[in-house]
Amino acid sequence: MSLTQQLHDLAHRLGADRTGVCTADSFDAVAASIHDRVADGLHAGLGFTFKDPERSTDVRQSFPWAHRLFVVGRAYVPGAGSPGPIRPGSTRVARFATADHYAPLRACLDELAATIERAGYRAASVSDDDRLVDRAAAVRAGVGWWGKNTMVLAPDVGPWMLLGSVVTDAPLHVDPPMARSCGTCTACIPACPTGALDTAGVLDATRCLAAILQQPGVIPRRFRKAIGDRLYGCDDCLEACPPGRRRLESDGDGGRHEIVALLGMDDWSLLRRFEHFYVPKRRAGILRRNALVALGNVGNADEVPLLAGFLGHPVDLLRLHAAWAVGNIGGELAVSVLRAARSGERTPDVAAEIDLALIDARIGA
Ligand code: B12
Ligand code: SF4
Ligand code: SF4
Repeated sequence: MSLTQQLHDLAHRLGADRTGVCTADSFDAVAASIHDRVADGLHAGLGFTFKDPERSTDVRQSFPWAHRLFVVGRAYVPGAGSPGPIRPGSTRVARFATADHYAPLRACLDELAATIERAGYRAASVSDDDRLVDRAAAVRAGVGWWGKNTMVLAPDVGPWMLLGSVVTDAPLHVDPPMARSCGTCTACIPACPTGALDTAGVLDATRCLAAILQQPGVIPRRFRKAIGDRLYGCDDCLEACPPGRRRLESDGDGGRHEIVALLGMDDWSLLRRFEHFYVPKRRAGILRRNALVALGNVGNADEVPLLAGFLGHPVDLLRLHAAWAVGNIGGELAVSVLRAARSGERTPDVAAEIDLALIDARIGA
């Protein structure tokens, strides 16, 4: 059996749902798209592949001997757990992050790389890092097609797969791209709660909740209600996608956490609970900020005393989002705790947020 066939078989035995091989030539059209996104500000200041597009779209800059990419798509649904409808006081994590679903994919890639090395060639695993545009490799290798929500989709799995590649100098047999497309479907575009997919196939990361929940700093007011009960990630444009719907039907419960419990955790415990999340500089405050916004959306008057505690927190970012959360819950108690906080607030941005929250709270009262 050829080395190529051995790798396909091994990958499937190790849990891969889709595999394919392509050349390691540069992805010049993708480099141009990334430059366009950055020029238009649609990357929202994100790093990753936006930081050095030439490097990310030419794997030979990192591995000069690269000749082929063996690309793997591994489904994480069913198995990830579906958070189900909003439950008061609880927050949800997008399915790709309910556990470290990259771990089994990386283990599979490492095993494939070891097999290639045993056959006398060079090999290295790459997944979700800055050295390769994973989706472009998957499309070229026939693992799936590019959807209008920018995800790579495949029959049966839909968008519910994570991607990774083994870079190698082995002369593997190349696969053709998949002859499929979204056709006339446009379901993901109106499904996005913030209009981040207004142009099919172009994601405006400044409006994408998955990006907003990852980034540090103040969450713009206009996105806070749209965040709903989310803590991390967003699945709306994936849930809407017909090719992946059947997978969701057989998924169990998962991805839900009680917000009050999370807000009671110290930094170490919170970061430990979610150690597989991408959290810039491992700042627990980013997760707490998200939890406060979620509580403002799905909490009630019973949670106002807890939020009042955060109005006295030493970190401006948390006081500011707590003020919004209290205002969004509204009611008499909300008005009185916001008034008390306003009288002692010395930071102008937070004071301004409390003023706005008082207006919201009175409307809600
Ligand atoms: C930066 C990043 C993000 C950013 C920006 C995403 C984006 N769309 O650009 C943010 C934080 C928003 C994000 C969110 C998510 N991400 Co992300 N992310 C990445 C990362 C690190 C780089 C992506 C990138 O290079 N974007 C640059 C732009 C230019 O590329 P693009 O959007 O794919 O655009 C191309 C298409 O539009 C395309 N195109 C070309 N031909 C055609 C033809 C047609 C018909 C169409 C429609 C389009 C099209 O043109 C562009 C390139 O030329 C990759 C890992 C990696 N190293 O590749 C993971 C990755 C893309 N993310 C992944 C996942 C799982 C997610 C989330 C689902 C997580 C979640 N549930 O919250 C969401 C999905 C949001 C979405 N709809 O994309 C997976 C996607 C797997 C898959 N099956 O596609 C990846 C590949 C990680 C991995 N290794 O598995 N992510
Ligand atoms: S992940 Fe959510 S916010 Fe981002 S494009 Fe998809 S539906 Fe919109
Ligand atoms: S919802 Fe429809 S248009 Fe959007 S990615 Fe899925 S198949 Fe394509």
